[in-house]
Amino acid sequence: PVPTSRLRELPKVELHVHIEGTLEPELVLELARDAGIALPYRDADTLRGRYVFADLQSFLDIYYENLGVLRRRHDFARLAYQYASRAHAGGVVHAEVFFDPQAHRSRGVAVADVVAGLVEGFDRAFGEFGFTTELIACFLRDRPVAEALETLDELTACRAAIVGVGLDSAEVGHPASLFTEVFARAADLGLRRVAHAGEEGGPDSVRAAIDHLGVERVDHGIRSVDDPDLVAELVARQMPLTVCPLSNVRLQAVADLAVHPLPDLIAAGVLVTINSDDPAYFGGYADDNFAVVADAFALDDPALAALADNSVTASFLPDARKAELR
Ligand code: ES4
Ligand code: ZN
Repeated sequence: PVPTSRLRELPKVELHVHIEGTLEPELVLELARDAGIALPYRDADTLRGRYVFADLQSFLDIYYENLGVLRRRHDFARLAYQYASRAHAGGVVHAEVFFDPQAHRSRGVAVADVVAGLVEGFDRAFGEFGFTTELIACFLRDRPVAEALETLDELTACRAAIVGVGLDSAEVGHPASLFTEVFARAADLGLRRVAHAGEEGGPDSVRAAIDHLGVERVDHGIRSVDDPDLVAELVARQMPLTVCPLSNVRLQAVADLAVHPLPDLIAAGVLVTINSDDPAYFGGYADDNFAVVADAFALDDPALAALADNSVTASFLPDARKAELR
């Protein structure tokens, strides 16, 4: 195995992490206690013991339930700062972080407070250890399109400091094409576009995200391997995939790491990046994901450095900062 100290030293950019998915069980309990919210489990390990997932939906059910403890601006600031600290310790120097505004506004938490809290936490991390971030607001594909449009209006109205928009939640049965207008409006506002696709859905779902939403990165995208023409197209366009190995194993998108399509995608020339998705649920942060793929596929130092370099290339950082990170 590659020494984890060397993996941590490799400057990495995280391109696929849901801030709500960094909510560790300890913080769930702490926030619940502070807010006087009663929970059906008495300690963090009992909650952690429930993190056995059959598929994406079984995970999403617990993920949405847990984020009920995030209510005040300060809660989001704590969450952001805690994630930044952990990511920084693992060698992440910049992160483009997803959040789910609809999952909070539907509970009566103002989108402006969510964003203000996240910005506060990330500003503190930048001041203390130079960790940089961008925010990406994701629309929930299993909620009505009208709600996504309203949410985009709210983000605009509060001048939310976001670099782009994404699309997440339950993929199968909720085609990307439904969100064509939402993404077109986001593009008109000058926002970058990404979308989850090819996690549980097939190659057609990846094509739909590219063709209908105009995305610049595909989140997951692993099922692209089932269509060689699509793989060739991803290579030709140098379309980045934000792959999340531990997530794919824990949500049973792949039977186990040994049969993960990552090596095939790399061999084909796809611009693949390694990311953590929902690290509090899936057993590891960016460095842990690098470590497990290094081990499973016997990746040497140049191969790992190439993956880290891909994350710089695929980021929305300005060229000057990209050059500094290489
Ligand atoms: C997610 Cl792993 C995953 N897939 C789709 N949507 C999500 N939201 C949070 N984690
Ligand atoms: Zn995700």
